[in-house]
Formats: sequence, structure tokens, C-alpha cells
Amino acid sequence: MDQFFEAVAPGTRFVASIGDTTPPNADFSRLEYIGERIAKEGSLPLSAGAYRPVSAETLEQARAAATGEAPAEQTLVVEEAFARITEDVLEGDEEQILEDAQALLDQGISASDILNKGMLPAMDLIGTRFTDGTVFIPEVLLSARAMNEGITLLEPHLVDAGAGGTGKVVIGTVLGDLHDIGKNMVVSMLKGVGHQVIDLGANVEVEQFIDAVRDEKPDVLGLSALLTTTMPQIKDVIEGLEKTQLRHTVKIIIGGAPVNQKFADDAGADGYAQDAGDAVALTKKLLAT
Ligand code: B12
Repeated sequence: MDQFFEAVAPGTRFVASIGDTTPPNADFSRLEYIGERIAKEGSLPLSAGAYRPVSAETLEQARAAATGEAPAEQTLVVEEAFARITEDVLEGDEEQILEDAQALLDQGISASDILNKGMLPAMDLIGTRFTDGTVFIPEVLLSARAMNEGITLLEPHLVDAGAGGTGKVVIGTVLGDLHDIGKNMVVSMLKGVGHQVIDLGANVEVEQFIDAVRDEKPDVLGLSALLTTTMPQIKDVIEGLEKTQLRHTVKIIIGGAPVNQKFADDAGADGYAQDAGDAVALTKKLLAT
């Protein structure tokens, strides 16, 4: 965004103008981001009072007036609450996210909706901002902490009592890799369907995985890697298990943004899942074989 402004408005001021139609497939996070920049740096129309933000509520009222239908107030309130959760993660506000997520749970909103519609969009936004250099490690760390706090709060509510998971899973993020949010989501969802999960944490050495497979005798071993530089650790763990004659005792599933099915096949894993929901389905499938 900064580079964009430098390119199109090399002076000290710019005039932002937003078209009056927004295509249905618009990336709203980008519009919101422009809004944030204007709120932070814009001055003339804002301070002159000409700026009238069109909220979701206004739009819904306009839609209802045009169609003659009653405004969907409940949906709007919930949508705004999800947006607040997203904001809590973006701001790295550990206390506020707990308060806001608890308020939604109290209203009967499902934990998976809070996670998927409130919290995850924030990580996507953070990822984009991290890539384009508008946020840095400290901000990402704060957001990650808020995210993990939220996951811990939601975990007991992700329970699906009738799901019947009976497996034992050992899981961890590989050596050199501190990314644990995705792995924690997988842990919560697996626990939610009833599996026993032993979480080795992040930055886990090959030998720790091998010891855990030997000692805990899990049905499934989950390996997470978020960095292209740490992906080879997955192969190292699998080779280590082969060398210690333990490979045949456990099914191995892998995940993390840079990993894919081909990598899983090449590394000799039993399966790859692209998100926590798929990880649950994959575990169920492997336990049945
Ligand atoms: C948060 C974050 C951090 C935080 C991590 C905090 C934490 N406690 O996790 C901090 C600030 C520490 C961090 C540090 C770094 N990061 Co970082 N980080 C991210 C970020 C923004 C989000 C990752 C995330 O949590 N995503 C949300 C979760 C829910 O998604 P997920 O992890 O993919 O998990 C899902 C699936 O993959 C799957 N899954 C995950 N694990 C598993 C396991 C199994 C068994 C299964 C089945 C499925 C599964 O299910 C999950 C849930 O649906 C990403 C950008 C991005 N958009 O991904 C960069 C990113 C991963 N980081 C990156 C980099 C470069 C770094 C640093 C090297 C930066 C630096 N210069 O220091 C360091 C490395 C530190 C280290 N040694 O690990 C790069 C990686 C690039 C690459 N090609 O390798 C990324 C992609 C950003 C970028 N575009 O440049 N980072």
C-alpha cells in the first residue's frame, strides 16, 4: 500500500475516491484497508464532515427498503460482531478478543463460525500486510497471541460429542519453525471430535517426534511446517522413523501452507490436509484403514 501511494501520489497529499458500485467479488479487506488509511491520514473531507461511511446496517436498510422486506437485523449484528473479532486479532488485543468471543458464544453463535468468520480472516489480512511490508514481526506476534488465546477459549466449544473419535494423535510443528496457530487449530478440532491429542508444541526436534511415537504409540502422527526452509524436516522425521523401525506403527499426516499432496507423497507421508476440517476427515479415514 505504501509503495502504491508513493507511485501514484509522490507528493504530500492525495485524494481518495471510491466508485459507487462495488463488484460482488470485490476483496472487502482491501476496501477496509483503504478506509483505515483514510481514517488515519485523510483530513479534508473527513474533518469537513463530508465523509459518511456506509455501514453494513445502512446497506441492509436500503436493500430492505428497495425490496420491501424486513431488514435482517440479527444477521447484521452478528456480522458486525465477527468484524470486531477480526479487528481484535488485527490489533493483537488478547483481552478484548476473549470478551468479544465469549459474548458471541453466550448468544449461541457457534465456535466454528467465530473461528472461521471472525478470527481466520484476520490472519489472511495479517499475512498480506506482512508480505507487502506494512506490518512487521512484533505486530504479527501480537496478533498470533490473540489468535491462540481465542483458539484456547473456543476449544471446549468445538466439541462434537457424537463424532466418536477414538484415536490417539501426536502432533507438533517441526524444528526451526515457530508457527503454531494452524497446528493449534488442528489440535482443537481433533480434540473436538473426541481424539486424544498429545501436542509436542513448535520447534520440535526429529528425536522428540521419534521418542513420542515410541513411548506414546499413537495411531497418527501430525507434522506441521509453515516455512519452505523447514519442510525438509518432515522428510527427516519420516526417515528417522524408518531407521528406528517405527514407521509401520503410525500413520503420518502433514500440513502447513507450503506443503501439498505431492510433497506428502514424495516424503512418504500417509496423507496431507489443507485445513483443520480436512485434517479431521483424513484422520478418520486413516483410522478406518
Ligand atoms: C503468524 C505468522 C508468523 C508468526 C507466528 C506466530 C505463531 N505463534 O504461529 C511469527 C511472527 C512468529 C512469524 C515469524 C516468521 N515468519 Co511467519 N507468518 C505468519 C503468517 C502471517 C500467518 C501464519 C498463520 O498462522 N496462518 C493461519 C493458520 C490458521 O493457517 P496455517 O498455518 O496454514 O494452518 C492451516 C493449514 O495449513 C493446516 N495445517 C497446519 N498445520 C497442520 C498440520 C497438520 C498435521 C495438518 C494435517 C494440517 C495442518 O490446517 C491449519 C488450519 O486450517 C504467515 C502468512 C500466511 N498468510 O500464512 C507468515 C509466513 C508463514 N511467515 C513467513 C516468514 C518468512 C517468517 C519469518 C522467517 C520472518 C522473519 N524474517 O523472521 C519468521 C520465522 C520464524 C520461525 N522460525 O518460525 C513466510 C513464509 C515464507 C516461506 N515461503 O517460507 C510467510 C508465508 C509470510 C510471507 N508471505 O512472507 N510468522
